Amino acid sequence: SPTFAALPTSPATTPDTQALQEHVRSGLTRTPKTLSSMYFYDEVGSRLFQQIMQLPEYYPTRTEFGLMTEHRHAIAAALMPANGVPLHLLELGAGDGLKTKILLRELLSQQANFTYAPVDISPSALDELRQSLEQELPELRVQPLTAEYTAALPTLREQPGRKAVLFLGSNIGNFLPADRLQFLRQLAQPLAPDDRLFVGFDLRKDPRVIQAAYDDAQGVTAAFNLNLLHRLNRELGADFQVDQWQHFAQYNPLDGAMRSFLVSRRAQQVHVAALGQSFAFEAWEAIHTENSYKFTLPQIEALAAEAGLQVLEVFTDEQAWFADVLLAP
Ligand code: AVI
Repeated sequence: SPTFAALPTSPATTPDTQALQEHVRSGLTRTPKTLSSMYFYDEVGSRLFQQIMQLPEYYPTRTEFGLMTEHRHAIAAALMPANGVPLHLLELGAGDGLKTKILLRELLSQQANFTYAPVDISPSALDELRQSLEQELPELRVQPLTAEYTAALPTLREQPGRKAVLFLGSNIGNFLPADRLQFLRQLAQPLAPDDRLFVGFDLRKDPRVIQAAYDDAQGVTAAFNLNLLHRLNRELGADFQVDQWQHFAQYNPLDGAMRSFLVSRRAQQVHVAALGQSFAFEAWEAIHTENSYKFTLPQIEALAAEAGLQVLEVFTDEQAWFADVLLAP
């Protein structure tokens, strides 16, 4: 599941809708106009993201799955504490848990004494995960938690033994650089010296490969980005004419930022009923909707150091397209 896991759709007066309203008001009045990819993941958006992960062009999921399969013994060994000390495995944005199950199976086969605590903001995603784990790995101890991931971090302090936090899928790439550092620091804060962090980073590679992953031939990523406008129409009574907008994605090899935009194909006004406000767009004006940063290994080392973390091990695939990095305080 993405960093910004599915927010449940909700009636017009809930705090969720208020947060969305506030976000849209401020995002569409600033220059350049911006909306956060956090809001991609309503029910339709979450389904589209599942489809993206299956696309031939979208390499990150498949690559991370492959490297976790290949290195599962070493990863499990690195996460397992010494001498039967219990392990509390917290996963932020667990989603369908497809990649994590590789690790869970491995830990079970090594008779590890551990609990798996998947955290997701979407109760339905979490419930599906819990059910699938009950069926596939009935001996597993599971403590699911419906929460925003920052809200889940204080629960770590109560756990005996070693804590390990999983943050897979290059969700970390969706943060802006300053937020990324702040988030890593927040993750590191409740950890003791014997605890671990395991974080997925999408690595820099042929810009054409990256570009294609965010602008696929079937147009699923375009639909995923444009769904944000449908969502604002549905939930805030906006009147975006979605066919007057286009998805545009561009990778910048200088800073490793894959940026996605929604571009207005003509000059137009959009009214948002819930805000009682209209917004003007010039022809070809863009709303910046997503950042998916790509990293180099030295950059990951530097980021870890800045967050007060140590890189213990780097697991990567044959092509060095993706890295799962084991960190310690
Ligand atoms: C969830 N996140 C890591 C995905 C990414 O690659 O940044 C979201 C995504 N956006 C477009 N395609 C996939």
